[in-house]
Amino acid sequence: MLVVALDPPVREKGRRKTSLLVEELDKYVSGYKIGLPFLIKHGRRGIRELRKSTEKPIIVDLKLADIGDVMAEVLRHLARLGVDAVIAHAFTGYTGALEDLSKASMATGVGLIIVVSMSHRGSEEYIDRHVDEFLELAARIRAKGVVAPATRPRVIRHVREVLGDTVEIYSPGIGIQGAEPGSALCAGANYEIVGRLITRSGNPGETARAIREMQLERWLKCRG
Ligand code: 3DU
Repeated sequence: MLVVALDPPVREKGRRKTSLLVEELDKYVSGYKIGLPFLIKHGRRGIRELRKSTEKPIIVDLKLADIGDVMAEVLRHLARLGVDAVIAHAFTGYTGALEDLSKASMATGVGLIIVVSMSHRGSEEYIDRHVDEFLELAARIRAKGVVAPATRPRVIRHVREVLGDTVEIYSPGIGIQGAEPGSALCAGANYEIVGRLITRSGNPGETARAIREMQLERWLKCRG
């Protein structure tokens, strides 16, 4: 239900290492998401260390958007580091892009999650005009999941209506971006992605615990 985005700076002042943060968070979370800030700062070694510190799924969010060969090569490198899923953009299309990434995903067992809508307002300028096409694409490449915004729950509801239970929905936008814990779950998401609210808090473990509690409370209410 709760995926923590480990984008640095992660408690830089306290000089706490990611592994210590993971120790605090692990019992409250379903998995971790790392992106370019993490990779630039900690590199492949950081991913290996994270892999050693948790058995929970690790999602690598590079929002891949390139030709198929390049994306597939990135995925194969990540597979060797023991990650569980990668996030790619949908707008590159199938032929010569997601087709190859999807084949690499199936060959390695690394799940593919594609972005069908984003949490910032600018997503409405271009990306959101194509949500239905992106959903067709998600089904075509047998994506494990899609990213849909907690900040626009109607998009999450739409994804669930169109794809049913065939994909997992991952929703960023909780906390600093304005959506409340549990709100995306109530709209149909499987996981809420939370970054800064947890990683910049003085007590990440306690914050994660409190968010889980809020998620459950809201979930119980909305499910009646
Ligand atoms: O706002 P937060 O600090 O909770 O971070 C949100 C995370 O979710 C961050 O890692 C960002 O890269 C990611 N994100 C998406 O994956 C897709 C979006 O549409 C928006 C944010």
